[in-house]
Amino acid sequence: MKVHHAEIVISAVKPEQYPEDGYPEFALAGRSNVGKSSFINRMINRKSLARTSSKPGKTQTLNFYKIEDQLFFVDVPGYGYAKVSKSERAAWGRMIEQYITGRETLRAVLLIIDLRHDPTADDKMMYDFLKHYNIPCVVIATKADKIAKGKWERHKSNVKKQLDMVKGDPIIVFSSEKSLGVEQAWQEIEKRM
Ligand SMILES: Nc1nc2c(ncn2[C@@H]2O[C@H](COP(=O)(O)OP(=O)(O)O)[C@@H](O)[C@H]2O)c(=O)[nH]1
Ligand SMILES: [Mg+2]
Repeated sequence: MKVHHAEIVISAVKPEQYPEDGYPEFALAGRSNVGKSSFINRMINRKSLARTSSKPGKTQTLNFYKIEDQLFFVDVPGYGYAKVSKSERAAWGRMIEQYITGRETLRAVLLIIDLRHDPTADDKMMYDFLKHYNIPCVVIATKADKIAKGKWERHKSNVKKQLDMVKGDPIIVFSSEKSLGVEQAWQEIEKRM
């Protein structure tokens, strides 16, 4: 998809604030600082519509980005940020669970993981959670620019194995920095719209 128009519609903290346009939604999940906001910016070819930060744990709202009057990207607060208090973590869990399990317009979760590393325990938990609720999942293995191309396949297989990925769930090698995997990611999204 060639994106000409994208805007943030709302930073929501509760379901009453979610948009009611009814467009298909694609949520970005992943640990904080993995590259969720960068993924959105790259997909829509904008430098900084989605706020990126070198300081992890910033986004505590569900940010809805309306793309071309056709779909929403929903930037979800990242998990696994150590400095978040227990009660904040619990509130985060409730918000995400409620959104993911209850949102009718959610078409798929794009689970962003770091291609360089083993998936974390939280990554595995998120993947299992999505499987449990039958939520379609596309794994985006980002920051591919940080390792040599010759290692991509090996790292990709490792991620698949560690997450114990279901056959048929796609995994896409991606880089926001170098604009890799953008076409493939759009294909997977458009298929599910
Ligand atoms: N080299 C490289 N850096 C990336 C990539 N994606 C994100 N980053 C960097 O990782 C940091 C966190 O990115 P951000 O999108 O804010 O992560 P978020 O917390 O998951 O939304 C920033 O410093 C980004 O510039 C990528 O594909 N390649
Ligand atoms: Mg972010």
